[in-house]
Parts: sequence; structure tokens; C-alpha cells
Amino acid sequence: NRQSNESRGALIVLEGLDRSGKTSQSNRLLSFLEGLGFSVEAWRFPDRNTCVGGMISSYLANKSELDDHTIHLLFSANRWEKRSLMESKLKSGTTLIVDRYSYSGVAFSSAKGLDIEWCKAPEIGLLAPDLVLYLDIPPEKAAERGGYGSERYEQLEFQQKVSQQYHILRDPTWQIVDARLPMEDVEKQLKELVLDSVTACRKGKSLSQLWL
Ligand code: 2DT
Repeated sequence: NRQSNESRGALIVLEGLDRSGKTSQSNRLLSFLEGLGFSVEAWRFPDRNTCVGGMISSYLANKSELDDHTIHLLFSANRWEKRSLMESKLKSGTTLIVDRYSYSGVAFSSAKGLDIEWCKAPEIGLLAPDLVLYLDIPPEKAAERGGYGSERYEQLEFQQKVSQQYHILRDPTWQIVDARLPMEDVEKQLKELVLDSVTACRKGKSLSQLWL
């Protein structure tokens, strides 16, 4: 086990449209890092296993209606309720591979027309990722993959708006990976980027906060 007191884990976030391959790639990264002997966990947001997560899940399944601001704040609260656990895991040396994070929060809510700065505000002070991996796919291509479920947001027209918002949010630190490539090619690129990030964190890169 390569864990030690001095080295922390990396906070690695996967973002992208529905059907961009985030979940499959998270699983592959998890096995990859486990295979190298690192302490690692795969997380996802929303975390539907909390009380707040239950409200979010019901909203996504169209079983309840909530004002756009209200659901935005619930998604944010769902990250806040996991923040301290996240920090302790990272500090104890566990790397977290996180499927969606604050960027999904801001991209999806601002795609509905909410002000982008308003959307960012409740995210301030959450842990900043060490690495953001954006699985880039045109909405039309993602839709062709089929398998959009029946949840709210799983429609081409809305995904196009989300895609535009992700574009606005992107910054030069994001790693953009072409998600139209075969899964194995995407995986290869992600593995390299993740390994670099894990190494930098072990060497003492400090944890920081959103959106400073
Ligand atoms: P999954 O299909 O990945 O479970 O996501 N969403 C997600 C938001 O609107 N705000 C957020 O903060 C997060 C994390 C994206 C469920 C849907 O919830 C959206 C898709």
C-alpha cells in the first residue's frame, strides 16, 4: 500500500453531457488506480443516498416539482453534506474519482436560464478538484448513442443548452478529451492525466477551494 501520512489523495472530477461515457470511465479509472495499489474510491453527484439526495432523485424522476432555484440549492447542499468526508478521505491519502460535481450544478441550472454567478455562489468554499476531465461530445452524437432514460434533462434540446454552458465554464486547467473516440483510446488518455495528478498530490500539491 503506497499510502503514507504525508501524501494526500487527488480530487478528480469527470464532467460531460449525458451519454459522454463518464460512468464507464470512472469505473475503469477506479480499477486502474486500485491495480497500482493506490487507495481510491469512486463517488458521484448527486449522491442519492442522503435525505437531500432523495429529494433530488424524486425531482429527476419527475415525481416532484421544485422551483429551479430550490433544486439548484439542493444539489449544492448535497455536495456540502459530503464536504467534510471528502476532505478527510483526501487528507488520509484516498484519491476520489467523482462523476459530476459543481460544474454540472452550474451548467444544468444556468441552462435553464438562471444567472451563472448566482449559480456559482453556493459552490464557493467547496473543495476544488485537482483535475477536471471533460468528456467532450457534441450533443447530437451523444443522443445517437441512445439510452437517454426518462429522467428530467435527458433530451437533446436541453443537452444542447447544457453543452453551451459547459463551454462558458471551461477554463485552461480543464483537460478536454474527445469522447467520440473509441472507449479504449479515451481510457488511455484519462489514465495518463490521472496518474500525473495523483503524483502531483502525493508530492505535496495543496488542496484549494472553489471558485477562487
Ligand atoms: P446522473 O444522471 O449523472 O446521476 O445525474 N445535475 C447533476 C444537476 O442538475 N446539478 C448537479 O449539481 C448535478 C451533480 C445532471 C443526474 C442529473 O442531474 C444533473 C444530470
